[in-house]
Amino acid sequence: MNRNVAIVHFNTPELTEACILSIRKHGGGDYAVYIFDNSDERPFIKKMPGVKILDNTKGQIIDFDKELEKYPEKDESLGCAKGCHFGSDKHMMSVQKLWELIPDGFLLLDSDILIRRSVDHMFMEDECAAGYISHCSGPKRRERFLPMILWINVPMCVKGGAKFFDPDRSWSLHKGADDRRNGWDTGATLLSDIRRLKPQCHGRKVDIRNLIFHYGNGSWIRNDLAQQTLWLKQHRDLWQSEDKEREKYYTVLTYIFNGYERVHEIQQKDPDAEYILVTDDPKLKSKTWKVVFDDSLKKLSAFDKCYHVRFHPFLYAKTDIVVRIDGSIQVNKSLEKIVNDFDGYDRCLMIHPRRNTMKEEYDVWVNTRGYPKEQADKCLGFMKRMGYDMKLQGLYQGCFEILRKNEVNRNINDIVYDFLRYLGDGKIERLDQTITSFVINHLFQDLKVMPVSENLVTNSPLMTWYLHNSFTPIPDDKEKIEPYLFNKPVKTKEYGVEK
Ligand SMILES: [Mn+2]
Repeated sequence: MNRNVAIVHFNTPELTEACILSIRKHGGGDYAVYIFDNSDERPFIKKMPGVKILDNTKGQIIDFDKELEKYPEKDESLGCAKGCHFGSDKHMMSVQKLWELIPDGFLLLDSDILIRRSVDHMFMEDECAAGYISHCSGPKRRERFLPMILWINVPMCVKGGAKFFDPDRSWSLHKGADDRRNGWDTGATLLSDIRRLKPQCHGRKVDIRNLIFHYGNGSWIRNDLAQQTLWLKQHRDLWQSEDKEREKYYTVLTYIFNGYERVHEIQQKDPDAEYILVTDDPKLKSKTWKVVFDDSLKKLSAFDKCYHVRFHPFLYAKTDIVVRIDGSIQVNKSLEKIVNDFDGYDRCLMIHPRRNTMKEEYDVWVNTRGYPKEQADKCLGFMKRMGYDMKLQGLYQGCFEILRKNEVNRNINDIVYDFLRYLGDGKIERLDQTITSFVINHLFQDLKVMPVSENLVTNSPLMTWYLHNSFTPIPDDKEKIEPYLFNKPVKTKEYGVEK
């Protein structure tokens, strides 16, 4: 059974983040977290491993304005329509929507709780729902589930006909009660359905008092940031990570060996990124890069060192995403946008702007860069013997890529690195972008590729590509050919023109 956790978020990023960190630290499992973000002022933008944001900040998933027309009978003076606390319109519709978006079921958490110990036992395969059950106060006492931490077994609920939100019934539970504000009592709907539908459904009462600390009313429209911050500080041990590095979302990785390039300092950093520069020069200093001096490479030539880093990026990066750039590329701005766009892809490749077959590329290297003709023939012969169609179009640049840490990328890198060693006769063959393109085209056509154009480094605000060992930018090439990926024309993602 999947261990899914869902949090409905509304303007309290500090609480939500701490909640996630606490479940990571004490929750007893590697849970997949979904954030349903209804914020109108303070969305949840922090990128965290294993956390998926369902962005409803602009009504992309549920348009609440329309829902207000549908269910006009609300006590808006109390902010029920605007806030997102339990019982509010936004909360109950969001949870019902989560039933569709996470059909395996999920552990619903309030954004304003901190997990104190393992909640793994809350994921109950044989229970329709499981959580704390309380009475409403006042004359219309009625038992209901509280949503602070509530297991919802969606397949079982759906099968048994149980609902979370039922506009015909849940509203009436409180309507007319003079001792409390009006609101949807979704927890009571769920519990009464479950009891009515027995024995098909079961709902288990769980004592949650030892599992969580609850701030209370965190997503209420009148939430108080100073108070929340104080509360979080008081419970710091529950959520603060001992290893700060783990909190980064992606790594920008570069390398300079044998003094081959100048250090291009980062002009603007993304706080969610770690910036690592690997070098063999113990004297190399940088104000902006975290310099990693790798002594283990000292037996390798300068080229071999480069390739060692290129094809083993996760030896250096602790994150699941790496943006790998050559030492000649300068980062000008946060790469947040491009990393966000990378969601759902395995690898981001830069399509070569001028050539798209292997033969053309080797010809240029032989004719203009002193690359040995025999070596070109050897590499091309190798590809042919492997059954490669030499007319196939698709050539990708080696100076930039984004990789997700997964099986397919590890396989690609291992195979390319082996081929480079084989073709280099003990050393490492130096023209690697052809071999990488060949391996990807020939063996990994299922790879989910996000294609970008060279504009990203020659004509966008994000990065600047400099001529070797200089501070002179490489001029933008206006005569780019049509981009191809896996022998098909492809549309590259573009990141704006440099002003
Ligand atoms: Mn709460």
